[in-house]
Amino acid sequence: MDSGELEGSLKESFEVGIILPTYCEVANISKLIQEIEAIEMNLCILVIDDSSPDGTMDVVRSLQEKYDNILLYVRPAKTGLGTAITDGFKTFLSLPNPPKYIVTMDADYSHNPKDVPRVVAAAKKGKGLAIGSRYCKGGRIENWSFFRLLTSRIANMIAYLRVRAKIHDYTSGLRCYSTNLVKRMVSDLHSQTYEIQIETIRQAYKRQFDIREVPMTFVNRKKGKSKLSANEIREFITYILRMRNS
Ligand SMILES: Nc1nc2c(ncn2[C@@H]2O[C@H](COP(=O)(O)OP(=O)(O)O)[C@@H](O)[C@H]2O)c(=O)[nH]1
Ligand SMILES: [Mg+2]
Repeated sequence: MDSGELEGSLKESFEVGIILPTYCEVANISKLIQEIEAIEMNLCILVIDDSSPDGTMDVVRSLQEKYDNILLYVRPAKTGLGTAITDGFKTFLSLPNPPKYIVTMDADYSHNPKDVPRVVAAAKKGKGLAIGSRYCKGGRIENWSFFRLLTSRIANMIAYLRVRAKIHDYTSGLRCYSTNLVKRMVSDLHSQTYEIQIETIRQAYKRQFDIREVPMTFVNRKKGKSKLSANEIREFITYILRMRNS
């Protein structure tokens, strides 16, 4: 949060703030933001970009000229999905009027913007955390390799054994958090990379916030490359193995 720079400002307050973490998403970001803008909801967008060398930032800057509800937080180097989401939370909390609900979603089109209203509605009902779920009844995954599916299933199994919240999908990136929950847990978030998804569920569960799932279809990205590297898988495994049961 110290080393990034916020570009743009909001002239009004919004009910929902959407965090889009991006690293080299130039092929996806424009269409995605335009589809989010078409959702009928009082929302703003915060892109957290790690100085992507492919020009993702420039696309966002040009969209800022068209829409007045987009913020861009630029970090000097690729520093991981976990810190990107945490910086997104901190940025929203630092606004004079933070949104009441904060959504996170991947910027590679794996999450359909049309699913956002259902996830937000569920979070509003429970006042805690709602997760777009691939593994609850009605949830689906399209076009993942057998290896990717297997690693995701194993990660989810271990996460459940450690955290014990009755959740089917601990690693989904499409979520809606009540800002109250984010405020309560943000200082306890220390994840560098993808383990942020488990850490946030663990923090919400520990604090007895409502956690619910909404079925969704996850579609493997069609453009750009996955950033899940061997190093990130290692950090993820280290986190779930070291996690205490409490
Ligand atoms: N800012 C930022 N975004 C990241 C980083 N790593 C991944 N992302 C973004 O997080 C989202 C999920 O990453 P992705 O590569 O699609 O992972 P996968 O779907 O698990 O293969 C995408 O929008 C990425 O651009 C990072 O280090 N920094
Ligand atoms: Mg992806």
